Amino acid sequence: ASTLKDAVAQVIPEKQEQLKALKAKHNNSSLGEVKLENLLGGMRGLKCMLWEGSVLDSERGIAFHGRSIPDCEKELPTAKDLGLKGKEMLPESMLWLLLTGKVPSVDEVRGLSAELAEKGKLPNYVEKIIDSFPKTLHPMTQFSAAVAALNHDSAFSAAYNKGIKKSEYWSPTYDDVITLIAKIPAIAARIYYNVFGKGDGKQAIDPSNDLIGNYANMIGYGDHEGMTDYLRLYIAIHGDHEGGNVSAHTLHLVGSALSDPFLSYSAGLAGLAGPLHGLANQEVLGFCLGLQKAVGENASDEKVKEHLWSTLNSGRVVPGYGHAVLRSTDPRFLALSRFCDTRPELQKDSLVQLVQQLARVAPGVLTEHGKTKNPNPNVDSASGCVLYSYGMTEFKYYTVVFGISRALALTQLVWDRAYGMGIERPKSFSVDALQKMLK
Ligand code: CMX
Repeated sequence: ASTLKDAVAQVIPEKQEQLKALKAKHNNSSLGEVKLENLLGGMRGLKCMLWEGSVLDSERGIAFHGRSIPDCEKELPTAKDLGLKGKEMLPESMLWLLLTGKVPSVDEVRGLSAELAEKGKLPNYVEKIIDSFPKTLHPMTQFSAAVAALNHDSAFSAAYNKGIKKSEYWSPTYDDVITLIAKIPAIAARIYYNVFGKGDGKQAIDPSNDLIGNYANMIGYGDHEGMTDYLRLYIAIHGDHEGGNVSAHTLHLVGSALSDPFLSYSAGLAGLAGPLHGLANQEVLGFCLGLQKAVGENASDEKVKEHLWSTLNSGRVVPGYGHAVLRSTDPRFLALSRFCDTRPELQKDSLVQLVQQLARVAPGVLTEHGKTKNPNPNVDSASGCVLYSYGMTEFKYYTVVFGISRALALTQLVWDRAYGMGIERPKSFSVDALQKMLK
């Protein structure tokens, strides 16, 4: 079987030619106008980024190199295909797809898992840094700082300092991305152990296990097939969601200064830690637990509807519903929901039942309320609740799990280097300058 790096090296020239031809023909073609509302509204809707791994369609949701989530569930190698316990697609398979646009063979994924396991141990100085953090320091701060410190051994930085040619930048960038993805489970597990005392804090990595199988082991869920498989699915489908979201955009922006992947990803994690980005799944969980407290477990649809109306009438939003871009049910929610349907232990769980009841009841209430452009569930309405039901009750840690997944967006840095993308430097204006320009 070929290695992922060989496969990447093979597709890069074709894609470079495609981009070259597009530039030659269309460099001056317009992609649309920029309105003041775009500038003031967080650049919403502005077509101004190149992102190779995924494109979001407002009706169909995310597609990875043209493949929808159901396509990926059918085509990408799973835990079962590799002879492991569990049935879900592996994040390694998604990593391969994001980097090459191609579905890997089972052997190729097995080889990638083994390579990640081999590179998974943390250097001693990083262990020491993590162990020195106070337990009270937010897990995301610890995560971001530990990842930044890994740049001590960046292959890209070393090669750059030696004067590597621009056309070769992608290669040490790729090496750093793989090293980083390999070490993330050990970082996340050590933080979990230090802050919450779960798992064993050791880095026992089994070379015949997959990335998330090893992670689950390190956080104390090694024998929990349901949780291990849920984490595989969650991490595979949360990884890449176009380039404009805060964490992905940040890592791409910082990478555009030729900062190495460790520094770029560390900055992306700082963005993910914000309440408007990575924390929504906790809000949903808080909302569901509050709802259960207010109306009891296994409440009737009527009671749940009443609670939703009282939330809306007090001016609050229903967390887990609506989306900035999507106009239908988030396919990531559907994938997590399908997972819940296949696990008897989750079907019996009152919190998971509530998530499913809300998905039946809330769209009608939100439609009647008449404000949101999309009354359907988004990915966050299920993701945190399943972690909780499986016993991971430490809310503060949930964004770390999201962060492990977002490392898949680092694949764009390899494409950025392969395409020779320039440093980002959009034009800005003061209010006075805008007024002059628009008068
Ligand atoms: N409950 C109540 N009202 C809602 C709502 C919801 N779930 N979703 C949107 N609305 C309201 C908005 O607050 C807005 O009201 P105002 O006109 O009074 O400001 C109106 O409907 C129109 O909003 P929109 O254009 O449909 O949605 P936005 O692009 O402005 O916002 C989002 C998108 C996700 C922030 C919003 O739907 C929301 O707050 N949802 C709840 C929180 C949540 O689930 N966040 C996770 C998002 C997941 C993700 O991004 O991946």
